[in-house]
Amino acid sequence: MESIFNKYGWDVLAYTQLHQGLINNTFMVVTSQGEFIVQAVNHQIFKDPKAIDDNINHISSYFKKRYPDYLFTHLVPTSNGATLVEWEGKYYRAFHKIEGYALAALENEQQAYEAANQFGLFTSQLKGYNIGSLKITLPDFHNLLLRYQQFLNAIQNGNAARINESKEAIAYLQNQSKIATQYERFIGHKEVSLRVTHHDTKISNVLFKKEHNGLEKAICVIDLDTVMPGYFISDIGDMCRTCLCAVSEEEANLDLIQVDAKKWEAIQKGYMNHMQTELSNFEHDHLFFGGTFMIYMQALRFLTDYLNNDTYYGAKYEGQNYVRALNQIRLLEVYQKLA
Ligand code: GN1
Ligand code: MG
Repeated sequence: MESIFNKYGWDVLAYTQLHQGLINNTFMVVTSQGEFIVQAVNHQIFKDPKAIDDNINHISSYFKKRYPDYLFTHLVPTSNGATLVEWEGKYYRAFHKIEGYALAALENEQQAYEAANQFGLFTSQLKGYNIGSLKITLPDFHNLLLRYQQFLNAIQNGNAARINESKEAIAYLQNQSKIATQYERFIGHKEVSLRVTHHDTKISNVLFKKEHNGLEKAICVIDLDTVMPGYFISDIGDMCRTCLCAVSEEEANLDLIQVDAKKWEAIQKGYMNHMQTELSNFEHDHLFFGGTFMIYMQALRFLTDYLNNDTYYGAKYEGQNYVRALNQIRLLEVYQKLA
């Protein structure tokens, strides 16, 4: 890591690895010039780190010009002015550390409101941004038809013992395949638009801060690797997936997976502060569908990865992706009862 830090000309006092996110490796670096976040981009998954770097830099310039007060994770350049560093076949970038904290799960509906308000603000402020200039950092990332196909392939060609163990989960997800058909109809509708979409609006991708008066405010969104043209159901949907339940996707005790209708109201209210005038009536009628779509897709992705021997998400313990898949399946069941 020292070789990377040197490129920034920092005088490093200490650094620690943060256990955030499932894909990239993240470090907090304390220097005499300030605190920074350094990330190694997982380029097994993000095959074109330069595309991410370009997107973040362009969006960064857009915000600096149009909304200079907007709190954004601007990239920090090295002494040579580069915002992406290639070192021994790996790619790194740095951000200024923003004072705030992330949550793995929510305690109250005010937090859900705050998070949704920030994600709505992000998309609505970028409505003047030319989406055609955004690079595709992960092709077909939220293409549910493809995710379903990958799941079908895993059932055919995956780990036989795991397929056998997952019979019930597989049957449940196959039974719900109408969600993929609904998705196909949704994206084909003439009143549905592509917008600048974050595509990873899980609750841990919002930073919170306690104000002097004790109120907890969401202050900004982070993790812009998957900002691409997309559909709003991805963003509202991942908020539903991660904000409505008091436990995270890692929870193994399925009895703890309940959804809170008040948090769902709060998400809509927060998101609609900025998106009310942006969405068509047809899109508006699909807010709830966003959650169905994202929870289903995440259940498919976790189970697919389990059947494929954890090659995408990895696993810290045997069966972790199976636990996550069962968690998301239970979440989908209880979420659908909210309708
Ligand atoms: C991954 O790495 P992280 O935590 O930002 C994944 C998301 C999933 C999420 C589930 C590029 O996000 O799509 O929703 O895990 N990102 C990628 O926790 O696959
Ligand atoms: Mg992410």
